[in-house]
Amino acid sequence: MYTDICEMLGIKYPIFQGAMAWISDAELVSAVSNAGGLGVLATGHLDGEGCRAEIRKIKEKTDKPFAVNVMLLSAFVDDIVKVICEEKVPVVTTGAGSPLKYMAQFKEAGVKVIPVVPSVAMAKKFVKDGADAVIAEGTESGGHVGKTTTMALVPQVVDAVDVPVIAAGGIADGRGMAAATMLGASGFQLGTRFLVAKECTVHEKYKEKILKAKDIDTTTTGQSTGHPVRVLRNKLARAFEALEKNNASQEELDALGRGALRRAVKDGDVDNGSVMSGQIAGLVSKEQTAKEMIEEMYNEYKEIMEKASSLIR
Ligand code: TUI
Repeated sequence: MYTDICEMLGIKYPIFQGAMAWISDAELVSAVSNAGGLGVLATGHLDGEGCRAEIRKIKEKTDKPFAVNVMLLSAFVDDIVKVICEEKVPVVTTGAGSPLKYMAQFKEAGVKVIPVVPSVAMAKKFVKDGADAVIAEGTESGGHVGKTTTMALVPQVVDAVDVPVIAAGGIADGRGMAAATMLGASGFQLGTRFLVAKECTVHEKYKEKILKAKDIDTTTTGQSTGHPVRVLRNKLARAFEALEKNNASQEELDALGRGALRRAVKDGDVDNGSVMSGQIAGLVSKEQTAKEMIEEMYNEYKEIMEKASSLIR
């Protein structure tokens, strides 16, 4: 499982823990990094100083590489980028937009930049702008998603760019990782599986909903706003669907969405809150430590990859 991205970042396994706003804090990030993967701090819910405090906590808990995700729609993005550079964070992932505005600042501070991309065009553009690698994220992912599936997106991005490609969306075990390897990926990013890690501080009710979810239980809300978000179907998702069917205004949709992720993550209100999840939730069936997850997935991967060559006679 040792690939070019392991070499570039100094990590043991090419397994990234996807950033999840309100959820992936110092506790989860350090657990994943200590287990040999790349923990990724979410900052979508933080201001600059909140971000600095989490980074300092991570540094106390691990001496391994970790990343900070910059959610480019955040109101505090300028402050967050400044803090990341000051704290000499080794790796940044970006989401929900173009990192171009901050590229020079990151390069100057020696920060590796790995944007999430939902399309080939975006991958080519961000690599031209200086990205060190890209995360090709399929529509199977939880949260804010594009339209193309991981299966179709990853090989097309691999062919279009000359930097390592990390596959995201629909991966939660060694089989998914082996499949992504066959598509040309150098690494894998997982969010949904790490939601039920023992070190994940998300509300127990949120974990229960993920553990109980079946293959067809997610939907995307906010299609009409241009920011579709994949969530587990619940009362809030149905209210969104009803509003969208009636061509509700952006303001009405925003009002319904405001505070909804926090409500699910912190208060455990999984009926009226936004329970973001990938389509692979149906495969996620047990709570384990991040280390147990990573080692189990590595062993599954090793067995599959060793068997694969015997299919050719
Ligand atoms: O960012 C994500 N997933 C997220 S962010 C998030 S927080 C949120 N909460 C409520 C509503 C909306 C967001 C929850 N999940 N994934 C990475 C990702 N980035 N997916 C798609 C993209 C993307 C989209 C457009 C990347 C670049 C891009 O470029 C647009 C442009 O014009 O540059």
